[in-house]
Amino acid sequence: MCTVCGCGQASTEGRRNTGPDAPCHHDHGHDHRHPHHDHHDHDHPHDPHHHHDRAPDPTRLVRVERDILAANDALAVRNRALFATRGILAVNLVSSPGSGKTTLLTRILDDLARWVPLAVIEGDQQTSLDAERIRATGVPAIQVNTGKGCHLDAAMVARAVATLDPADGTVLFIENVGNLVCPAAFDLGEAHKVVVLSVTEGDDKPLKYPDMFHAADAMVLNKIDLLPHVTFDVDRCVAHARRINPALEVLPVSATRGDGLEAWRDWVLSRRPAVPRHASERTAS
Ligand SMILES: Nc1nc2c(ncn2[C@@H]2O[C@H](COP(=O)(O)OP(=O)(O)OP(=O)(O)O)[C@@H](O)[C@H]2O)c(=O)[nH]1
Ligand SMILES: [Mg+2]
Repeated sequence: MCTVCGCGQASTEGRRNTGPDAPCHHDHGHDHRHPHHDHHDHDHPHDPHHHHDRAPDPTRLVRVERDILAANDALAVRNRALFATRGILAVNLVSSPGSGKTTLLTRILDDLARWVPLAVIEGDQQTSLDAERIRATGVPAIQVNTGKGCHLDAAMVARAVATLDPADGTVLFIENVGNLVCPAAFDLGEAHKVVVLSVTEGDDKPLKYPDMFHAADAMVLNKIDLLPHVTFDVDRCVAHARRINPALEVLPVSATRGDGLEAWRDWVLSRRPAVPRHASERTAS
């Protein structure tokens, strides 16, 4: 998990000096560049006690991982409480890169906008391309660049929500950084994680990345228009996924051709919480 790739450290440290649109850099406070065994190039002082070839202390790794996740969980609880008081449905889209998360959003936002206020938080390591695609639909979006970090965390979401200031009753989509591993461990305060798997990725993915399929409430199986061209057994994939998570809902979709988009839209609409009375009064006044 993140103590191995270091991304949790990046996101925790990045909180100190980054805004929602700014990158979260690995900031190790070092000043000398050399490659690491973990393939992160970054800076270190000449410290004779700083041995990279020594095996890491596993108890320390567990401690760091526990601390990072505990700090994140505490902020996620706050996000969830805020969403509850304001009747906001937060849906966290997780997948490997390119499975079609942004396309799945852009294809239903128009339709959803007839029913509910919408807002989108876009997470990527670099660029504002996805936020621009969302804004082109007329829906407010904020881009969070994580730099070397490979997931969004609850603090990033809290800052983005403060900037977006969504109306009560908003459906808030959070598109996570494309990565089937770390985002599974980071609670953002969302109501649901939705894992997007495209048929070009292979039907074995639920078995290889079980944490993600376990954490999700629904799996959007995207790019089904490509099924005639790829080796992908839908039934086997669903069986693998349900072996990990028997309650997982499955939505077969082609975001580009349009198959299953109504079901995907309805799944989202059906998850909306009731807007608390005091919240709707605030909206009305
Ligand atoms: N054939 C086909 N292509 C699709 C479908 N959905 C998305 N794509 C294509 O897949 C590519 C990636 O789509 P995106 O929506 O950018 O995927 P993403 O998951 O947001 O990607 P990242 O944000 O980079 O992780 C684009 O070229 C899309 O046009 C689909 O249902 N069928
Ligand atoms: Mg995207």
